[in-house]
Amino acid sequence: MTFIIRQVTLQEIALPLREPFRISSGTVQERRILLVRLEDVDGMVAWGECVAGEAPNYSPETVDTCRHAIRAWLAPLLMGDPIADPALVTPRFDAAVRGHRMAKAALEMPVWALAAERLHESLATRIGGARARIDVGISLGIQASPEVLATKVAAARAAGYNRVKVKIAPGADLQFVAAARAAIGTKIPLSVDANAAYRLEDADHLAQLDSYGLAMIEQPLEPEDLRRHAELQQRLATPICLDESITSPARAEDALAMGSARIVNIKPGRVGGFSAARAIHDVCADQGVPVWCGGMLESGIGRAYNVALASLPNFSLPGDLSPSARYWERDIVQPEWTMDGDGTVEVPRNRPGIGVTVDVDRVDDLTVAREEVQA
Ligand code: OSB
Ligand code: MG
Repeated sequence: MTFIIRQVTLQEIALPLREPFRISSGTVQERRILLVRLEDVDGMVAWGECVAGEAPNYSPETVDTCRHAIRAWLAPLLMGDPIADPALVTPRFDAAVRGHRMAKAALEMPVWALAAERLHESLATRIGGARARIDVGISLGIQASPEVLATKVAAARAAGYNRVKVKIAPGADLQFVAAARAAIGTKIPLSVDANAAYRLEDADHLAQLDSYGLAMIEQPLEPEDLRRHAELQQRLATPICLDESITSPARAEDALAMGSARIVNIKPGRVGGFSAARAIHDVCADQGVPVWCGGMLESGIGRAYNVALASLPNFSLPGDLSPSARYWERDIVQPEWTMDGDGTVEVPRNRPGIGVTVDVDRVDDLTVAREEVQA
């Protein structure tokens, strides 16, 4: 099933979060989201979403670097030439462009959606998904005080979430985790995410977290630093989960070989798309390392890709796949993403493509910049 992409359109929207999201490396209030619209020569359309943020504080890529990479180098590689298989897009990109994985993912993932749509299949089915429902975890930003955090954790527990993750940073860790631990009870796993805010010299300090029985500590040290993560893991009982560090299948192999992590967070939008995400999934499955799907405060479009990916077999831990209403007053897809009382999200396996309809009028209303890329 070969198809040809005729048009790539970039549409940047501004979407205000219901409440600011604070992590160790910065705060987001209004998401700038770069959306991608692909149209093939038969007039079939697929929407994708770039996960890059406004500032380079999670990864070196940003909305603006992605726009440039897509416009100048990547979209021209996608347009015009027949695509026999979406799995061939990543090799085509990687042969010509190093890095820029978020930009690559923003194009590669909707190619899978387009292929699924053409076959009248769901995206999840197309990429080999196995599960019908995914356990949902919530990621709570750094709060003003441990008391405020405790209130949020209690609300998350009442809402039915299957895991609560709390952002930490030096100065906002032990007391916050103690408050979260007291509020969550014993049934739901609790984890923390440092977004690289610590150094190996903090190992004794971080070891104090061991007494809270955390499911994992996510990305304690610098993204590049696999060896120090391995040293830190030796000194912690709490499993380390890597997020920012895992940029490719080879990096995942290295991290596991070195003992830098016991759990891996896979965000398809971070690693270059579904081809790389599936390869990382397979590397981890071979090593018996569980994975889960992280989030980047995506709109309902990006969430569709994450939900599809999380239906692969080794995604055995709850993903950061909160429902639309946790982030937005109103999402840009119909139906919005929801969570059932048992804390799961349904994989839309009976609907073709991404499984939700993009509210194009609303996208147009929210648009701050739009350009058609020249082939
Ligand atoms: O580290 O997982 C992260 C959001 C932005 C950037 C980095 C991260 C996050 C989250 C949010 O934790 C997860 C979500 O989308 O709900
Ligand atoms: Mg993280």
